[in-house]
Amino acid sequence: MITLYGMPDSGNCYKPRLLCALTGRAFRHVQVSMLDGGTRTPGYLAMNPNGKVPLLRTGDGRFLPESNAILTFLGEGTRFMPDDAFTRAEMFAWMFFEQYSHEPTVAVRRSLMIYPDLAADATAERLAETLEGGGKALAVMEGRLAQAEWLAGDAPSLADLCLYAYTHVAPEGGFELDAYPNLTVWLERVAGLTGFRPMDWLPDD
Ligand SMILES: N[C@@H](CCC(=O)N[C@@H](CS)C(=O)NCC(=O)O)C(=O)O
Repeated sequence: MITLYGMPDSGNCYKPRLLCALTGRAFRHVQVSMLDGGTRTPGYLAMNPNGKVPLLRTGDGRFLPESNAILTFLGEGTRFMPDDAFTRAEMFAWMFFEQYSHEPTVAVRRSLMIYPDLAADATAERLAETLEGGGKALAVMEGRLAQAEWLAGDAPSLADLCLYAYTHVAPEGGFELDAYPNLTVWLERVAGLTGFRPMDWLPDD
């Protein structure tokens, strides 16, 4: 069986858990947190030298870091990996957008606001630049979702799961989602997928 190492309230860690829930794949969950130094222990660094979660351990003992790489590996052969080459590339475009434009703004602003340990980094300048950048990223999503039900092609893909993770908790980072009506309906659409589980869901031991 696969193992996911992660923090329950991290969007990056939620992405592969959500995919497993939606595809009915069993997994073990091992809680590792950046807040108590868990990602910096010698044992964890031996598995992921970059010292971040999530991390996947495959059934045969190989390790794979990076949430979107894990999604791609676990998504192979599922309904969330488009068959058509162009649609698949569009899906990857959204996943790269997530890592470069959305996560560093929407997710980082949320972290600055919810984790007391990061309060010292939450300067007025940092909060202003992440608010502006996050607003731009959400507007890009709103533009797509005003014209289509899903981010890539005409069916749910890994891109929707990837971007759902931090978008649905964006209000915790001070982003007002009422300004993005099509995005708000899309959040409900993702949450309505069969097998959906919320961010705080963890498998039974
Ligand atoms: N690009 C990585 C980012 C992972 C990441 O930043 N994880 C955070 C938790 S959300 C972490 O482990 N931070 C620990 C640290 O930076 O020391 C991914 O998508 O998996």
